[in-house]
Amino acid sequence: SEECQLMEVSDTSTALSSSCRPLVDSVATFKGENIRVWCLTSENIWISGVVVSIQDTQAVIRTSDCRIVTASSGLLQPANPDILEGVDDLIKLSYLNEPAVLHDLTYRYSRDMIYTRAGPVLIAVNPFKKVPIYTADFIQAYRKKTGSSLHPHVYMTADAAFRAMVREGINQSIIISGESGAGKTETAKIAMQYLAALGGGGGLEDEILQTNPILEAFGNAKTLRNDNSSRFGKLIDIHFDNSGKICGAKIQTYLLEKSRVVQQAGGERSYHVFYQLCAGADPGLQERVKVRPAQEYHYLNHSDCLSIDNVDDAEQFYLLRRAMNVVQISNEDQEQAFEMLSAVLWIGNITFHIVDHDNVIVDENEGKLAVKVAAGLLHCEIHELVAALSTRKIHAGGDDIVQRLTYEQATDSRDALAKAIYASLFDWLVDRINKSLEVGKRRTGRSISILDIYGFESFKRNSFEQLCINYANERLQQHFNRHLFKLEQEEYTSENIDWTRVDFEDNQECLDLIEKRPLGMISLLDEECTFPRATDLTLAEKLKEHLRGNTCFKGERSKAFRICHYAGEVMYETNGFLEKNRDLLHADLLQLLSSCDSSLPQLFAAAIGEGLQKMLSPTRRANGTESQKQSVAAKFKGQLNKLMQRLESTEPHFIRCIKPNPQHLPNVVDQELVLQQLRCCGVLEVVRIARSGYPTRHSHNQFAMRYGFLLPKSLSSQHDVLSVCVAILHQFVIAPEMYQIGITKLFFRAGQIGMLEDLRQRTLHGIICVQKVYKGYKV
Ligand code: AOV
Ligand code: MG
Repeated sequence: SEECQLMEVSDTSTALSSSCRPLVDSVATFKGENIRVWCLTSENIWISGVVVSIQDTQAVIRTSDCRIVTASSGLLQPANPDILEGVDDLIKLSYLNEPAVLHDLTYRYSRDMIYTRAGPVLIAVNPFKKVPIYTADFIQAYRKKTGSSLHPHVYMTADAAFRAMVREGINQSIIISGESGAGKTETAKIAMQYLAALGGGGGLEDEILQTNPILEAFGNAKTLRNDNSSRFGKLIDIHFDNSGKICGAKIQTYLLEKSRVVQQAGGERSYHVFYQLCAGADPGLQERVKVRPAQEYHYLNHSDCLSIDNVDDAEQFYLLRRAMNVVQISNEDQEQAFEMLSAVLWIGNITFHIVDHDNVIVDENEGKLAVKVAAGLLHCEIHELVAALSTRKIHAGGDDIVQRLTYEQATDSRDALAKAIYASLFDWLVDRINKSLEVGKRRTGRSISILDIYGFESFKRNSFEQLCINYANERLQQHFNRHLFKLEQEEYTSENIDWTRVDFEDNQECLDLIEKRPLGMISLLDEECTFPRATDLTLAEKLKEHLRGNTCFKGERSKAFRICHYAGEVMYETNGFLEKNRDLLHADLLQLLSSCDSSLPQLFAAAIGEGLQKMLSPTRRANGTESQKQSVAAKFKGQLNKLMQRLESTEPHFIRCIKPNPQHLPNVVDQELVLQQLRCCGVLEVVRIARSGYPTRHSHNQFAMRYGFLLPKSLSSQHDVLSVCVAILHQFVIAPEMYQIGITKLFFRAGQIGMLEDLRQRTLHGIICVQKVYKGYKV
């Protein structure tokens, strides 16, 4: 047509620029015309069109918005037939390629169908708006399996877990992953809401749900990626009794990001609870725990971000207190906790100045006031706090010597104290919650665990925290791969299908890089931590020297290196690695906490001290050396091992959350971003595993019914269904390597049914045309 413009689609080999492997078929051949395709433009956008003509490797395409473009056939992918538009399970697609998957998700998302299945995995695309599918009516529908309950939903996944637990008596897990801001925490809450409704009646369900606002207040913060970003990992086990009622729960948390308490990147915040306390404490509480507005605290005001759009911190504080009451944290405990929070903030306001020879004393005015208030809140003597922050007792040659700290050492010890108090408070709180939720006597030992950890992160600058977070995600990814691969294999085995082992790439190499002993990153880091003279630079050099050989590792200039994670390449810098990994609280500070005349600081000191003691070898203990504490990375590795063991003992249900756009806007899908996540978070891996086998399955019956009419009467009228199936396969010359016949199902390689389906459509179309013509004559 005349409106059609000619546009050249360049053939760029960098079309899919990603460190991850794209899912592109061996170049499909597009013989014939009028075949519907997806075409990758030079802007890396997939558009749909129809092949007008094809010569050698160049195709002329009429796009759906009526332009004529030429494209190399390498940039084309076959499109699915109309009947497969918006299918609720990607496994149903005949052509499993990136644009087809993307189109399916987008098609559904634009209709507020945010959930789609990818075989055994549930995909959840973050709506960034309220979607009315979480009401009591919906819960009821999924419980009773009526009405709209056939659509994929977190409720469906949670329901499946619950039923499987009851039916098979096996513990279940719901494992939620996805990048920061993709919706993991919301999804976890939706799953909990459903399970609480299902197992409710015992009175514990409300308590369990109310743990969420508490842990979010203390463990979530605004980051550049997410206004409510989880800065800790969480596994909650919900236990059920014989009648299927909730009889208790237990929460395990993983590695809280401590550094955030004392510093945040510009535009980010510290933990929500600080701002909530400052904004929401009533005058009485304000007076008792000495809080001031958030902008008056150094720890809160230096990142230029005090509030979050559409969030009222004062109101959140009210909700926090209500939740604490529901979870039966006594008023006294609550006030003590707030006292500690306030102490942390005041500690941050302590400043020093240099006197002679680089030695420091606490500043006058504001600094002095801060010391005074902080000491009051900790219930210790002012001079003890000052001494602990500005001097250090060392034991040399049988004498105790008091050494003054430098300015830098003093600020470091101040921050170390604040971090230690906050991290201990967090652990104490989790403990308190667990006591309230303790699994009752009527336990069956059956549970459903929900895992919600921090998502894969890649910022401009990445440090030790990101390494730990991404390491955790690597472990989860491996669990995911292995499990799904196993499932697939089991299905083939049970259908008696000849399954030639499909190679699937796992991320073992990257995990080896991080955790292998003795020459993995964690071991090397730990070793370096034991050298008093080590610096971040010597660490970087050591890593580069020993890890060169691993293909997932790339040394960069100075303190930088890259790791090729399953979800993309991340550049790290070793700044602060040693310090953060050692995570030592100097004996003087520990002593200070234990000497406080208040129960929480004493408890904290005991807990930290216990951690120290546990790790002291007997000889070391005799010497009283404190540096043998287990490193943060080693401890985290141990926790992850335990977590994986626990998950291995359960039947997993996977939910993959997808962030549709970086601006957090509703109704906007950024193709590149979504594809990147689909590739990375393993959704296409599932699809790939399925593809390398036989992704399309039909029962013998279904298949015979759907395509039998294409056969000559003599063949289609056979009584035996399987014979009809075989006749179809022969008649339409489907190559033997393209299918397998199972006991109850037929299995096809990707794309095979698409061809049959096209034929069926054309035949039906032909029949309709003939009828029209016939009718025309009659009239
Ligand atoms: P995350 O847990 O995956 O990130 P969240 O669960 O905190 O992400 O989700 C981020 C934001 O997306 C939420 O605060 C909501 O505004 C919105 N959102 C997510 N899911 C839904 C939903 N089903 N309905 C409506 N809004 C939703 V991180 O914790 O940063 O990795 O460490
Ligand atoms: Mg989260």
